[in-house]
Amino acid sequence: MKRRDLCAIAALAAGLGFVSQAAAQTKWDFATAYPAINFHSKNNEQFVKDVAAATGGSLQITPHFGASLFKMPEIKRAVQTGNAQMGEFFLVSFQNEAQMFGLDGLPFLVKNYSEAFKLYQAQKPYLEKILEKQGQKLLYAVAWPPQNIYSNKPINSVADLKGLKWRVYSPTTARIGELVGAQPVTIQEAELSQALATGVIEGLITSSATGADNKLYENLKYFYQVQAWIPKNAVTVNAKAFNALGKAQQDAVLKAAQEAEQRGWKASEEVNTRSIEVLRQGGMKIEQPSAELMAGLAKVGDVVVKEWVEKAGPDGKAVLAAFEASKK
Ligand code: PCA
Repeated sequence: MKRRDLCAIAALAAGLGFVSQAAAQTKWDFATAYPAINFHSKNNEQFVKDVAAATGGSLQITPHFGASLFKMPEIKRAVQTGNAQMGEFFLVSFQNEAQMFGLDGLPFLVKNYSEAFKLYQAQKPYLEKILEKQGQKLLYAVAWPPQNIYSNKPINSVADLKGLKWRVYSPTTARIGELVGAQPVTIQEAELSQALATGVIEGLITSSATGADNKLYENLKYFYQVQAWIPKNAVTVNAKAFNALGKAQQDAVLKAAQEAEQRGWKASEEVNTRSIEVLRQGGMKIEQPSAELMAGLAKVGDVVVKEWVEKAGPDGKAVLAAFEASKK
């Protein structure tokens, strides 16, 4: 279209009174994979509201929950290509792309949220660099509650996991399944309830929150608080979309992101306590793992951490050293 024509259209639109609004408003889609009731989703919803308020409505972000726009494994790529301007994804699921994404899914590296946050601080510069190369910017990352074992039968040692149809969500959970002789099956969170109801899986490792969100007590009876790791969701924005914003809008997004990160980590801890209660009330047996089970898992954990260090190269060693130093 010629410039003259564009001017004519603009003048016409201005005459109709909607050009200023149309020109001033940017609309983004925010693809997420977890149900609207999930605490990450609520946190994202608050972020969207904060951005709208801080930009006087000039940046409107629409969140799409429950993998309704893209499935979780597709979300990172969707942000990279700009098919969604923003997205939330589960970092450890992408470990095959970059070992660094799998760091927070390694067994028994962290004991609690405080250590998990330190691990994140060590990991963050690497994440930012990798994501930047993939055309996106890390806005915030929020921890899931600690990962615990759910099963349809008592698990007193790793030998009891043998043959179990074991739901996995990352290369590490698949490898653990393999090492204990379980039958690993990759299932997305959005398909969990169905997989349980149809007997496709009999056990898994995930958070109290995901157990409560998906009413896992309807199909599974046992919950062992092994606290194996504290993995994170990352929220990213397409770099071009972000760069196209005005400075004030960018600042608003960054400020809301920082607040979302803080709020999210706090919510994660609170939700953990509440969700365990939901599981208990749903009839699940909430158990401390036996010493034998923990010893068996520790051995398996050592193997997968060692394998990770080999694959992750110098960056892997450096990030672990930085984490160790930050604990002192
Ligand atoms: N819930 C998600 C990711 C980690 C978690 O606690 C899941 O099970 O897929």
